[in-house]
Amino acid sequence: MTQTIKSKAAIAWGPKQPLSIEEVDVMPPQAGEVRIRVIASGVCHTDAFTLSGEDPEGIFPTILGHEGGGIVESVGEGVTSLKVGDHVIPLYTPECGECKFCTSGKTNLCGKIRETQGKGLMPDGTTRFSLNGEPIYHYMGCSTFSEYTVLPEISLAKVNKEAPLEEVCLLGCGVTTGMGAVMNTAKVEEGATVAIFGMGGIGLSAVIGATMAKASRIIAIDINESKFELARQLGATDCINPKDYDKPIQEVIVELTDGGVDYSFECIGNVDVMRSALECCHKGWGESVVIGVAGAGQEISTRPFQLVTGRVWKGSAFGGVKGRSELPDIVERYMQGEFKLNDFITHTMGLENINKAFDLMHEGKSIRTVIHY
Ligand code: NAD
Ligand code: AHE
Ligand code: ZN
Ligand code: ZN
Repeated sequence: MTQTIKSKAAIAWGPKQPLSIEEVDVMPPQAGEVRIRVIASGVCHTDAFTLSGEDPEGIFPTILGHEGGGIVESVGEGVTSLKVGDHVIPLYTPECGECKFCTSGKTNLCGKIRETQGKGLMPDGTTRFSLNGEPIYHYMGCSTFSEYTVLPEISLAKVNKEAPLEEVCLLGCGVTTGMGAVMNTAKVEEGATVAIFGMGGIGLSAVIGATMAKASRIIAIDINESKFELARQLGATDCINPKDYDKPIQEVIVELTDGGVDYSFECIGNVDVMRSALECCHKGWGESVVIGVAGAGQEISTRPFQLVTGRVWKGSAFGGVKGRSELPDIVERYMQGEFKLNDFITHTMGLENINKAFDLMHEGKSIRTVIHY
């Protein structure tokens, strides 16, 4: 019989408060659930977004973190696809394989547990975390800023044990999202022109995707020029700082590309930039993919004429990737050297220093900080 265990975890008590390290109780996995020991977790901008208080689904107190890698510690009743010792990547986009979404063949979104997940709860409507008997909420169904966490079986991808969890944790969000948005959502083809706004973990991964797709031109846009060196190394052909121009950046890109790019990607979460990303696309066929997450109440706008004249506005969650069936293969491709992950890991640290990871992100000094447990 598995028992409740103690786990060091970073608790977000409320919006804008520093995370505090506490020893929480983690209940055993219930039916259909799995408890894992987290080995490493990246810090994604979405963690900071929710901590900022801007996330309509933000709920406190919670344990943030959704870009992890871990090892199965125990399994609940009825779990058949995972066993103790398996290496896993938590999925904020689960894959039940049975729901309307999973069987549609049209999306990687899964509807099975989305409602409870958005409320910080396990599928049975309760939490597995508590502190002094008070519940602590789950986050994006993952809560990887804890030594131990519990997830539904459908929210775990089993991956090759040889893969370093300290690196492939980045495939739990950022790298899969950026590469996948290019490959699966936009389906960028050889020779296409691409503009990518925001050179954080997501945008740089989109650069990797565009390079793999053999795009002829990859325009990287950021207001922090320190990001450009890695962007170029990964295949960006042009690096542009909008602050260097006295006209809207979409006009600059349209002029540079004989009428606009074939594909653009917004990897920031800024609704004004989302408009620029759409409007820098070529008339008749240009497609813009929104990846960035914007705060409560914010809306996108453009002249409908932009769409009437053939531009397409799309969005992408987790790069359109179905986690359980497709992520293990992405890990294999990483193992075969198709792309690198360690370029992205600018910092590593223990959980006790996690607030530093958020500071580095806000100061524009990190691509990814990976927390080791
Ligand atoms: P990040 O903070 O590491 O990178 C953001 C980059 O944008 C930085 O380099 C910053 O300098 C740049 N930037 C900020 N304002 C800018 C502006 N006005 N013009 C140009 N560049 C600007 O963030 P990240 O972890 O790469 O995440 C990027 C966004 O993607 C966030 O909104 C995050 O929440 C979202 N996200 C979405 C998904 C998804 O599945 N849709 C997955 C992961 C992250
Ligand atoms: N909770 C927010 C939306 C946050 C959001 O868009 N999340 C992305 C993943 S960000 C990963 O770093 C996503 O996949 N969304 C799909 C989903 O089902 O949540 C809000 O606005 O309410
Ligand atoms: Zn993320
Ligand atoms: Zn499903």
